[in-house]
Amino acid sequence: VRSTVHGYPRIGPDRELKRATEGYWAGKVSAQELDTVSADLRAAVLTQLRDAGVDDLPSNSFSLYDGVLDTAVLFDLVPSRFESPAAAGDREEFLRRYFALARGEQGTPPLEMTKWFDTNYHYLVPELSPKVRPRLVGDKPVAEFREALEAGHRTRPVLVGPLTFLLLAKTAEEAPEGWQPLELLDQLVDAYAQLLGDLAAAGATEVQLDEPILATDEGRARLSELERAYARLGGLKERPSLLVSSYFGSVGADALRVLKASPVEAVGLDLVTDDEGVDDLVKVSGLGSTRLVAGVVDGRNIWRTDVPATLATLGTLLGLTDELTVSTSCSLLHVPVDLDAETEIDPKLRGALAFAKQKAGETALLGRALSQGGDAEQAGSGAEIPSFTDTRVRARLEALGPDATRRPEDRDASSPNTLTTTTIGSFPQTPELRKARAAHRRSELPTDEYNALLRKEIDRVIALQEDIGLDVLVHGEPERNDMVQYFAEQLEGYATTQHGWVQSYGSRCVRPPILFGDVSRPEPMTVDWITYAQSRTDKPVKGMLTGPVTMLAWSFVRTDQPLGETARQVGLALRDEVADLERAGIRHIQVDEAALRELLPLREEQRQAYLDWAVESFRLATSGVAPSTTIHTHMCYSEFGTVVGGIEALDADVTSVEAARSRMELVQDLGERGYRRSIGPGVYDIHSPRVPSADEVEASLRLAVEHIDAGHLWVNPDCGLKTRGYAEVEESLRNMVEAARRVRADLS
Ligand code: THG
Ligand code: ZN
Repeated sequence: VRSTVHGYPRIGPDRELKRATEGYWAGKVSAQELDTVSADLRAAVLTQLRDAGVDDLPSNSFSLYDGVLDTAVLFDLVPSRFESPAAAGDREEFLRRYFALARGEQGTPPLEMTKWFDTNYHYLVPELSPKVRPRLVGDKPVAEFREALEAGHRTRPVLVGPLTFLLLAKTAEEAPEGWQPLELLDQLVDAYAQLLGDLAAAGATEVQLDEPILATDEGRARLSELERAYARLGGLKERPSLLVSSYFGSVGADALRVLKASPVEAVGLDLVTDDEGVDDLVKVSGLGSTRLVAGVVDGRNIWRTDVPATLATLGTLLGLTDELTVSTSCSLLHVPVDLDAETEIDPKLRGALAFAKQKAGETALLGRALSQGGDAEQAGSGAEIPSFTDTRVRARLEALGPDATRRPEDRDASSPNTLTTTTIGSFPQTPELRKARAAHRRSELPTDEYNALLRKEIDRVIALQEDIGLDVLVHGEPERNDMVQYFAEQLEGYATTQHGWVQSYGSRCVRPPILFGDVSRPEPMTVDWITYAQSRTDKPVKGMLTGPVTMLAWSFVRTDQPLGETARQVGLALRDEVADLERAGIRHIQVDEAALRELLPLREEQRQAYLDWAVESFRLATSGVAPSTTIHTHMCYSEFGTVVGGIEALDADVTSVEAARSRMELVQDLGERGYRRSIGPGVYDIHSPRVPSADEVEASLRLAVEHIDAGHLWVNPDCGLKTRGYAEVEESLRNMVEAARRVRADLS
């Protein structure tokens, strides 16, 4: 039984790729240097996998920015506002055009970016229309295959599959009404056919085509297209053998039947995310001569594999296929590189963890154990995830009655005045602030000096907001870098890492904390900062917290109890913080659920159960306050169709949302549904440096007051201001306040 992994982190153990790409963008690193760093990283990955004992190594899981973007560039599927990288004369020019697609250029907005399924990774969304014609114009997968071959590794190139690529793409504005990217399927499959021929000619014996879209309702509804695409590719004469892989959930028995009957040699399945995968294999009477690449090592969480239990599963699987390969449930892109770099994690917890390198070792070990007769003792012990139970937390949760998640229906949620102005929470993080934080972390800046600096920053942000004329102020969050990290550091049951970086998009990474045990809050987390800010002004200052769903979505979370139970614990800890803020005289408290949409299950049938616990944990955090305290929440995305019911159910007094780009559609939607609480549709887009004019904001507001009465309408930007500069922020907010003033004057 052989072993493999579906893909591997490309950022490097010390984020070498981030530094190289950002250096390149800053003009400090040459194209040649960037390419050298990249090649070294690819070589190191192969060595690492080989050393871990993995039999079959993947290639082409490297990318300078994103694999979906690479696929679009490979097949020349580039919108007409860009210069095609394929037509570039040299490497410099290629890179300029490639990065323009990802990051935009003067006057040319980049491709849109969105979440890769339900992960915290973002891909670039191809924009397609009948004007583009798929054709093979690049050779990245072939070149990286050759490079590995020269180093002695006959790798398996990994490609985004054609069905997934097209179903994740969006229809360009220039496309005619009703046209869909899937209409390009046959042409695109022809281009893939040519690529497979090139790979075969270069010596590739196997290629992996990733079709995670099969884990979604949308993909599962496209089985005739799946059949057609793989009949065509499987029917090629000169080609490598084909592995079609799905992940992030089971594909269903119907898709399995299609794949089993198709000419592909191997099927990769995620057997970790849900329990249906094995049942479905039984339902179709196994895969027969189609090889099963069994994703039994969790590719997106950081817990060690339970070896005996997994060997038992693999034993069952041996009866469901003639040939088995052990693999990860998905690419290891979603976990940090190497646990060996973590020296400060409690050894008891550390022993339960595995990062990418360790997980590669696990697949190798499972493969060997199975070949040698599957002796679990020989293969190593079980995962032994230690239990970190806190009976106090459990008793408190049990003692809560139904009223703990309910606020009075008839509380008055309308604002002190009409069109109340506020911001989402964060203000720009100046370079001085970042430097001071880094120095403080390295113990080069004493805590009292650091805190004095933060207070000065709060003074400045409060004074600025008063001067601008905002109604409900914020302290600006200078003390926080990543909010999830900030709270995780202060909660029991959470651990943080020193080097556990995971790519979020492009060169940007996050260090998700590890939620390993029962969660509680030993002492107030934000009260000192907020009360300090409140002491500097007569206007109300909003308290700022991160909600339970977002705390889970951006962390690695324990798997020994249902997510909903863990979310309730986080909700309870936040409830304590909310109570302390209220006791300290804070009258507006915001609990952000930026990731509510992101954790939404990929399949409809699981969504209600998710929304139920998501809503309950939020309400647990927020329902302990007096009717006169205003609870705010904020969400970070524009397509609300799927969660509008969830927004209502949260029962926040004020919900601020991103609406600038979706032209107030949500406001209209909520208006029609008779929404009783207040809404703060973002009146301008903070993701762009452009300063909106007062006229522009005024126009949005006039549109909004047609649907929601002005007493229930708040005025705010569409997200936090952390990533912007002070000059544009100040001007934008002045224009926003001016626009609100004009519309108010008209209304009264
Ligand atoms: N925090 C966490 N997860 C997130 C977000 C977040 N996921 C979704 C979204 N926001 C992702 N957005 C970003 C935005 C910026 C950065 C990362 C993800 C970023 N990272 C710094 C970098 O790579 O240089 C490192 C930050 C650090 O030092 O902690 O800029 O807000 N958890
Ligand atoms: Zn936001």
